Amino acid sequence: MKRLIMFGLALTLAACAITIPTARPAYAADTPANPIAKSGWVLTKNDEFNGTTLDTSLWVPRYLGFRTSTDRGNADYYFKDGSIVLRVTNSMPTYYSSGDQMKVSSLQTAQGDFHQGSYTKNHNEPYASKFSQQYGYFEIRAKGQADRSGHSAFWFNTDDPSIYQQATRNTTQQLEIDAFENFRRNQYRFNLYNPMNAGIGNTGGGSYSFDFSADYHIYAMEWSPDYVKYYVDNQLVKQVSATNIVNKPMFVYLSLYVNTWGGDSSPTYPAEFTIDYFRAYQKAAEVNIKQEAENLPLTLSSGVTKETWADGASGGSWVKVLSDSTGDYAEFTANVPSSGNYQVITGYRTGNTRGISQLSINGTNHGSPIDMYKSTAAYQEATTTVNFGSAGSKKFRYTITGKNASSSNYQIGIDYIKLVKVN
Ligand SMILES: [Ca+2]
Ligand SMILES: [Ca+2]
Repeated sequence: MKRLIMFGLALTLAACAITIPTARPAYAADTPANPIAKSGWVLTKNDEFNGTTLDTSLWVPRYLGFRTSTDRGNADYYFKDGSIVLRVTNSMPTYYSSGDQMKVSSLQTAQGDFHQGSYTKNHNEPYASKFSQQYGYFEIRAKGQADRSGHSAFWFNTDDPSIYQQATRNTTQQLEIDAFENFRRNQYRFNLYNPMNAGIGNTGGGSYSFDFSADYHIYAMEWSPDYVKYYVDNQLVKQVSATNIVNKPMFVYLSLYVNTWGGDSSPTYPAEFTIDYFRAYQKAAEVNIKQEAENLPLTLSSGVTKETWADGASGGSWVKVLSDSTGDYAEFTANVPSSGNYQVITGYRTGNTRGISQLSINGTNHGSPIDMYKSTAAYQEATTTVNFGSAGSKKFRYTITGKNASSSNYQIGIDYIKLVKVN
C-alpha cells in the first residue's frame, strides 16, 4: 500500500498515456466557489461534515481494522467549524504493535478482511459496505497536515471480494486509485494501480503552488472506463488514459498517516487533516433509464401467473409473480439503448411471501441472488454492473433459487428495471 508505492517507482506504463498540461493551473489563493450542484452530474452521496457526530451509516471510523487490534486502528477525530478533523496525537498508539511506527486516523466507507488483503491478519472482521461506486466524480474540500513526517490521502480500493480471491491476493499492490497523497506541505502523488488489467501505473507526482496545510483546497478525481482525471481547485492537473480502468465499484478512504514517509523522522503533534466535505457524483445524462415492469413484455415459466398491484409503486404499479418453487422464473424484455457499461438496478417490492431469485440477462447470470423477503412490504433496489456489447431488446430473467427460511413462498415482486449508463 502507501508506503510501498511512494519510493517504488517501477512504472509499467505501456498501456497508459500520461498527459501533463503544459501550463500549470493558476491556483487561487482562496478556494473557488464550488456549488454542490454540478452541471452534467447527479449527486450520489455526500457528507458535508456540518454536524457534531460522525455518520456511521456512511463511514467506518477505523483503518483496515483486521490488520491490527481495534484500539490501534480507531480514528481520532473531532468536528470544528463545519469540518471533520482527523487527528494523530503523540499519545495515540502506533497502528502496528511492533516494528513500523506509523500512526493513522482514517475513515473508510467499507470494511472487510480482503481489503488490502495481502497483509497478515490480526483478527477477522465482518464485511460491511456502506458506500461504493463504479465511475463518477469524487471530490473533497480539505486542508492537509502541517507535519512534514506525515501524509494525508483521499483514495479508493475496490469493494469486490472476488478480485482478491484471484492472483492479486498474493501481490503487494492491489486495485487502488489515489486521488491524492499529500506530503511535505506542497507535494502530491496521484496513483492508479490496476493489476487486473494492462494499465498498471504510478501516475507520478509534483508540487502544488501552495502550502496545502495553510488553506482549504478542492481535490477531485474523475473516473471513467477509459481515463482517470485529477483536479485541484477545479483545474485539471493530470489525466491518465488506459483501457478498462478498474472496472469494479470502489469505496472511499480519507486517511491521515504519521510516520517517516515524508522524509522527516520527528513528527510534530498533533497532525491534522481537515475535511469540509466529501461528494460523489455520477454523469447525469447516463442516469435513470427506468423501465416500469408493468409495461414490459413478460414471459413466465410453466404454471406461473402474475398479478399487478398499485401500492404507491413507481409508475403506478408493480408486478407480483406467483412463482412457488425453485426454478420458476419471470422474464422481462427490456431495451438497452446503446452498448456499454451499465448499472442494472432492479426495483423490487419486498414481502413475507418472496423468494430468492437470480438475475440473468440473455442467459448470463449477473450479480448476487436477490432475496426479496422481508417481514414487511417496502421498495428496494438491487444493483449490478453489466457490459452490453450491443443495443436492443434483452431478456432480463429472474429465476428462483430458493427462499429465506422465514418466507412463506417463492414469489417475485418487480417494480422496475433501471439502467444507469456509466461510461
Ligand atoms: Ca462542511
Ligand atoms: Ca412500476
